[in-house]
Amino acid sequence: MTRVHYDSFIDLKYKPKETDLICQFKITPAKGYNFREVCSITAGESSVGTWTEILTVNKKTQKKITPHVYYLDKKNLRCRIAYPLDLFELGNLPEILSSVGGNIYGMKSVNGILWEDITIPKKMLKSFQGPKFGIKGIRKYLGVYDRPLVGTIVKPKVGLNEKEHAKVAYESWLGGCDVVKDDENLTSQPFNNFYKRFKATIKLCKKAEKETGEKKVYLINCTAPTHEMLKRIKFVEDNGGNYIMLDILTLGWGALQTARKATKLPIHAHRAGHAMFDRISYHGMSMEVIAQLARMVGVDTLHIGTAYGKMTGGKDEVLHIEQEMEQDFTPKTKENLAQKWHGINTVLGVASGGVHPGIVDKIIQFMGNDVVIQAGGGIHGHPEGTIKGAIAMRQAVESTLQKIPLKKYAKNHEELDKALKKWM
Ligand code: RUB
Ligand code: CA
Repeated sequence: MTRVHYDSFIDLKYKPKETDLICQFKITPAKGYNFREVCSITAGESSVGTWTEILTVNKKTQKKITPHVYYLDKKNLRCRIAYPLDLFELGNLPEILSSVGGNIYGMKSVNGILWEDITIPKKMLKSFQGPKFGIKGIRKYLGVYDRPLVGTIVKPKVGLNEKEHAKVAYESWLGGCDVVKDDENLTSQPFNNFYKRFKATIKLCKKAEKETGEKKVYLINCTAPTHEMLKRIKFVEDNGGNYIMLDILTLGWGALQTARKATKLPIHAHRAGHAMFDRISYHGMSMEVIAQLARMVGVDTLHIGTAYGKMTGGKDEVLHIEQEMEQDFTPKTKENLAQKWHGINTVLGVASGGVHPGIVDKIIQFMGNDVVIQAGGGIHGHPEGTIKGAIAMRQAVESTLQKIPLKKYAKNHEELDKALKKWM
């Protein structure tokens, strides 16, 4: 019988092919259903199946694109499904997500589905562009090779006019930030117009570069409906901009693909909204999967969490995501799938959310040198203002790299000292 009806997708003898897309799910059955059954239903509903036998099947094609549930771990409610490549349209991430994650989350037979991990096959990876710059390229772009990058978010998130915004950015660069970015919810509001903000801020970016002798970048938030996003990106490129920022999840994957095709500038990916997908332990889509998709499409810097800041996300999770972003190969473990990246560029992780100089040592110790350490409140909340706040952040980085405890280094670095006194 051709497998269409829900009950027939389990095949524990199946050995996944190199060309299969593999997804790992945590699936909690609803009352009246058993684990094995709902794993099969999930494979069916995310591919060729439906709730009843049907008469309209092309058996030859059907056989080619039918997925296999090849691994079941009932204790941990974990299953792994191998989807044949021909099930998907290459280079079309919205379609891939409508397939794998389309209907399954809403089925009555499950109480929850968490899409934990993914192995993307080479052919699918190569049908997307991947990051244009990657870690090496971003370091070269900024001329910073031997330390983490230091960044800030202009604060308050929203509420400054264009000139005030540009001034806060300028002071951040003067104090030592490499990177200044908009916040996720600033685009083009009545109090702060995108085009005016860009002109005012990029002018002071160039001024700060001259005055400090360091390369500085401005990550302007181009998140908007696709036609307007493209207009804004072009404006940034035509007027001397050096980086764009996108809220990749609220924007949508199709628009992100469009942006990646359209721009020659590095793309900063803010993950605003990710917790709508990844916060609950038994339902949604993990940050790991989001990060892998973002790397495949091609972002250059991505918020991946800090473990120590104001946002949720534990150390193990952040470290594993960082590994997926920075390496060419991630090995298989009990909890995670393997991934070969086949030379696709890396992504630089951004540690952000509640960061201040007092936790910089911990962040570098666990995330290493290849990270953007980004603080909003932790810079603009410095008792003596933004410039001193940025100086304190750079001092915290220096002290960590020199392996001197922050408090000791602060004894003869007054900006750091004042920051530590406020936040420690
Ligand atoms: C940071 C901030 C950013 C967060 C988002 O401000 O608001 O939007 O980094 O979180 P502050 P995440 O430094 O004042 O906390 O990086 O976890 O996506
Ligand atoms: Ca993974």
